[in-house]
Amino acid sequence: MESNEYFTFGHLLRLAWCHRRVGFLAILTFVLILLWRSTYLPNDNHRWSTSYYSRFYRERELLSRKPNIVFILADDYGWNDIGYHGSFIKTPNLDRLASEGVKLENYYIQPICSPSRCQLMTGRYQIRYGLQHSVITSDRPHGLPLDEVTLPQKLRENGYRSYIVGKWHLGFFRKEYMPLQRGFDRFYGYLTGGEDYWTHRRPNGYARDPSAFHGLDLRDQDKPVLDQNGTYSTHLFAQKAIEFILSHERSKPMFLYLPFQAVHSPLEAPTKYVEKYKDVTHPLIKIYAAMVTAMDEAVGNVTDALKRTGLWDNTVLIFSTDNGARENAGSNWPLRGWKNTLWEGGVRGVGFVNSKLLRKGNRKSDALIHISDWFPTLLRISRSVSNGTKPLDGFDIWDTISTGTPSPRKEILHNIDPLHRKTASSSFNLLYDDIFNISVYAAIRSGDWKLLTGDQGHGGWKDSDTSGSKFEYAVDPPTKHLWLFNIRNDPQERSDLSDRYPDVVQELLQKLAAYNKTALPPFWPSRDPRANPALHGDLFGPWL
Ligand SMILES: *[C@@H]1O[C@H](CO)[C@@H](O)[C@H](O)[C@H]1NC(C)=O
Ligand SMILES: *[C@@H]1O[C@H](CO)[C@@H](O)[C@H](O)[C@H]1NC(C)=O
Ligand SMILES: *[C@@H]1O[C@H](CO)[C@@H](O)[C@H](O)[C@H]1NC(C)=O
Ligand SMILES: *[C@@H]1O[C@H](CO)[C@@H](O)[C@H](O)[C@H]1NC(C)=O
Ligand SMILES: *[C@@H]1O[C@H](CO)[C@@H](O)[C@H](O)[C@H]1NC(C)=O
Ligand SMILES: [Ca+2]
Repeated sequence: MESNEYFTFGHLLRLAWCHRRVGFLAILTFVLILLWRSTYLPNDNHRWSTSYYSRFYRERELLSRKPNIVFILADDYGWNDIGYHGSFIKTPNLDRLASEGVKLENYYIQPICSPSRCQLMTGRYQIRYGLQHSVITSDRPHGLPLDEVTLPQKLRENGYRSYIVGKWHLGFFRKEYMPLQRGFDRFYGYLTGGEDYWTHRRPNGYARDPSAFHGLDLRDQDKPVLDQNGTYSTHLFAQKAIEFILSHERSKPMFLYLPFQAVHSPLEAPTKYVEKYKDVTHPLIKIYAAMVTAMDEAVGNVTDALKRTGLWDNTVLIFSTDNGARENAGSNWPLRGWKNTLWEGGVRGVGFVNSKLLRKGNRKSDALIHISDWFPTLLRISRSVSNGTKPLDGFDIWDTISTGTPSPRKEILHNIDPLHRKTASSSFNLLYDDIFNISVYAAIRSGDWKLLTGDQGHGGWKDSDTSGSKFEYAVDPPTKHLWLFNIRNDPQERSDLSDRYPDVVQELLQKLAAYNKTALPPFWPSRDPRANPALHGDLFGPWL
């Protein structure tokens, strides 16, 4: 009987009661969608545009996940030695990564190995901690001072797992100075400045100093690596980096620092790559080019691994050289000078960023950027706080790179090294010496102006062609120790303007003097025979 009755309000209530879970879920879903859209979308008239929506959403999502950071540092890699700067050397992977991302065309590093690395690790100039002279050697008790807070240390504090594969070169005379004690969870690589690419031993066959210490310099964490004699280091480090990428625990963000041995001396390359340059007649240029191409392939392999694992979508990749090409290998054309000089060829470097996080890719940036800027920039994008760090010289340049806003950086202290002086027989300028003794090796960039003082060597321009090392030497007299250039108009540093603009010279010398007032004296201890690896199982490592 009841079944024949009309469908009443009572039935409706009962029906709703039976299916209350479904109804509740429907309402909940609706409310959640509303909430989600209102938090994730900006409140403007782009609100419903899908491309804007997806880009905005992607950036929000990427930043909320803390990006992986992969920093690839090439060693002694010249300004001109990359395809997109017009080189004959084949660098297809670097060219592709750079053209998808942002090429940094006004990017500065330090002119030698340890200084670039210590500024990358601290965001601070060398004068702040006494490392303004030369590099960290393998036989003196020095290193990046322990009260400096490092980039991996900050990233690790913020939940990152940090890996270093390759060259450290920031000190090891005591264990506390080594990578695992400075913020890295994993270390596979070497501690000194250079060695043989196959045997991983120092000195290499090209070293001239007969008293140089002999030993192996390759370790996995704290243990010597004894089974890689014969593996070319570019392949070895790419392989290790890939192993770390594949085994990386996905719940944590990753900081992978990959300072390749390539393309530092000695000139050594596997035949397979040398054969790609049959047309090059000069034997050393041929090998150098092969070393670059092997490194390019390694970068391709590492980025492939990041893509295969899916880490790539949330990765910021930075590629940088640590200083310009050497006088006898590679080319910084059209820039003047080379490694170990404060001319543009020593300090203006190849660099680019590739990431899906970039708002505006496929472009070149002319913004003034310096290697010390990565520290605050990477802290910012990893959402780390900078507690514990000392006053930084670097600037957060993420917006400059990502969206093209003007660089906050207007000035670069290239260096002041009081241990490097012009000989006393040189004549000095009493007018200027009152402000800053111009016999001291120093250089500063301010806006478009650059001032150099002291013994800068002759500098010169080395052509980029394949036939040999064509040099054009500058004609400065050996007693000259003051130069002023307008780098924007004269990037080749050909016209010294110091006589024409004495007021600019004075202004820049005053800036140097102000920096010098804040400098710690350079720390340069003498050689220590206890450093000899013969006393430590044939392995370069801590001796105190
Ligand atoms: C490394 O390998 C080369 C070539 O096989 C060999 O001559 C050399 O003795 C090896 N060095 C060491 C330290 O094992
Ligand atoms: C890159 O990967 C390929 C394929 O595994 C390998 O043959 C090559 O040796 C690798 N190159 C480098 C430089 O690691
Ligand atoms: C920064 O603060 C965190 C949390 O208080 C602390 O664990 C960390 O040691 C600090 N870092 C430094 C370098 O002082
Ligand atoms: C500048 O340094 C040189 C030594 O490098 C010294 O001979 C000269 O007296 C110094 N000049 C001044 C004004 O201090
Ligand atoms: C730099 O400062 C030191 C210490 O104050 C001083 O002795 C030196 O003369 C200064 N150097 C120059 C080049 O002015
Ligand atoms: Ca270097």
